[in-house]
Amino acid sequence: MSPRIAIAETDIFIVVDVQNDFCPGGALPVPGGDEVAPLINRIARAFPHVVLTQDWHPQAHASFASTHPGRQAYETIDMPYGPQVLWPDHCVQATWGADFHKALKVPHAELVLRKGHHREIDSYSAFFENDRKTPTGLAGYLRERGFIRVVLAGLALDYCVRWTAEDARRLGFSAAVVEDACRSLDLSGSAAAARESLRALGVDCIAANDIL
Ligand code: VGL
Ligand code: ZN
Repeated sequence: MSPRIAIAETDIFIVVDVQNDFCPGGALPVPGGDEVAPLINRIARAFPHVVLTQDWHPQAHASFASTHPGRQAYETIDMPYGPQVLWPDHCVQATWGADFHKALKVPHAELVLRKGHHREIDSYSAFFENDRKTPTGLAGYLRERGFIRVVLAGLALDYCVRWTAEDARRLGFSAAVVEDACRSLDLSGSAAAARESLRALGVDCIAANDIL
């Protein structure tokens, strides 16, 4: 059977945060996170253009529970920009945890977009930080290069993949998430909430088979 969705020159594949700390053995493991790499490698080979995103925090980042005395990981606190889940220390710049998982092999990726490098603001989305105002520059990059549709996969579906896909739609791109090439953290129903919200914003949820 031929694929349901044809890939065009104006499509770009965005691989979200396939890093050691989001895989089993890492500091903020997404269940099954390491399983997505082989499928992502295959999907990436079908795309002429690929971007990798990399969560890239300084030490004592505001999203780390350890930065807030008396707070525990996975609690939510109020930050000046709104509610923020506190995470275990993860993806600290230039550490093993921040490296891409060794099974991820996308040599033709054209851009590595690092996010979360401002100490005071987290950044789930690859387009805007969690204040929803500070741009990363990715929208300008994609527009200047003439991309129309973004296809996303990676970790975690219910955080960084979701927020990136939703911002892509708000910015006027078409967006699709390859669900079987993602895994979720699923904290208190966040996976179901993500699916609902993605649909409401017009993000297509597809399977790798639709492309390959
Ligand atoms: C992520 C929590 C904290 C993600 C990043 O990549 O989904 N989640 N930082
Ligand atoms: Zn992070």
